[in-house]
Amino acid sequence: MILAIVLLIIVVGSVVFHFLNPWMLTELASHWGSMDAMLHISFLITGVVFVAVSLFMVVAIIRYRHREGQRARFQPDNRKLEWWLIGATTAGIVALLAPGLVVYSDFTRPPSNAMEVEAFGEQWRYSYRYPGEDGVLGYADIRHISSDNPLGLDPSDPMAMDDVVIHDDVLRLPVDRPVRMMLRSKDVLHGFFVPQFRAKMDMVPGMVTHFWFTPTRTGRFEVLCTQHCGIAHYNMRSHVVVMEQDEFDAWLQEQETFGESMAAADNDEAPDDLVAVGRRLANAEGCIGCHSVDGSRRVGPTWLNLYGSEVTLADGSTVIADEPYLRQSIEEPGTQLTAGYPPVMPAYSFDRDDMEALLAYIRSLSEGAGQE
Ligand SMILES: [Cu+2]
Repeated sequence: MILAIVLLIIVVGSVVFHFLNPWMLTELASHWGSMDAMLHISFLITGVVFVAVSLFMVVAIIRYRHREGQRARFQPDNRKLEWWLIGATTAGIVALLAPGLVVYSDFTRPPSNAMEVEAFGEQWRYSYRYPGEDGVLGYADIRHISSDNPLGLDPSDPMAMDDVVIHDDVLRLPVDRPVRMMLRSKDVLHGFFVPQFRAKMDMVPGMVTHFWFTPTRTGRFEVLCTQHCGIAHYNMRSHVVVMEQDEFDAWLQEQETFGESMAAADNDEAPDDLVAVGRRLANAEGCIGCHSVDGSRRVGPTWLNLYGSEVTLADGSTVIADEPYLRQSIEEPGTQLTAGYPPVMPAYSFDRDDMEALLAYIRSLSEGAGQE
């Protein structure tokens, strides 16, 4: 009898908790209301089955409890009941799976007027690419990746020249316009998930995955990586800013195209633009995946005001972050570990010029030290 009461409390408690729990879905900001409907169908079916099975157990416990003089009855089979159970289970499973298939097929078939945008994942950040005036994303391949071309756009593809590559971690999109997201990864499995859009897809090295959505309201939403992609997975996030169409157009107009940035890179080879070369190197080598340049904390120490500052090492001693220290930290990261940070940085070797450029960039991020 106690067991029956406990079961009843669990059933009632679960149902009440489902409706009162504080982890409700985030507010919907895309047209994917069908995903919410699908979730509710799943909750409804599994909920009804859970309640029915639990109540059956409660009835069985009470009705068939041990009583003096009563003997158990044995029923070897019951065809009618078995057909009922098979039929109901089949209907339940079909009802659970079918809506998902319908929505998923919709999810991967964008309307013809969808704007293509690329999200590029790497340990541990996102970059974005817009197709430019021709509306077509140019060809890209991992083989073309270099410090001037971190997304590996094909310099011989004319469609790539007007593409706009964004490194500042914010994806800007116009409201009420269908967007087809094309996803690539440079290194390992990553994910792209915006909870308010209900939109989520893995980024798989070696292939382009895609899905689409229409943002339905302006605002700022978080992008999260949903695959455990290494030590700084927790820090792999970015933002989507949804804005009015004319605001978006004006912003896009101002951005440098891939062709322009390649031309600028050729001109940068002059030694006085060491800082620009260093910045691109830090981008391309993924340094800024772990070292922020705005003072925020990531897996490694920020580079903002690092140069010339006093650094406390893991053994309690202090050093001044001068050039020899930075050089050693890059080439032999384990030897002078900063206190409070995990020993996870791999050793890097740069040639003389690249090292000079990288150090110049780090130097430029310190106050009063040759700020650009
Ligand atoms: Cu990731």
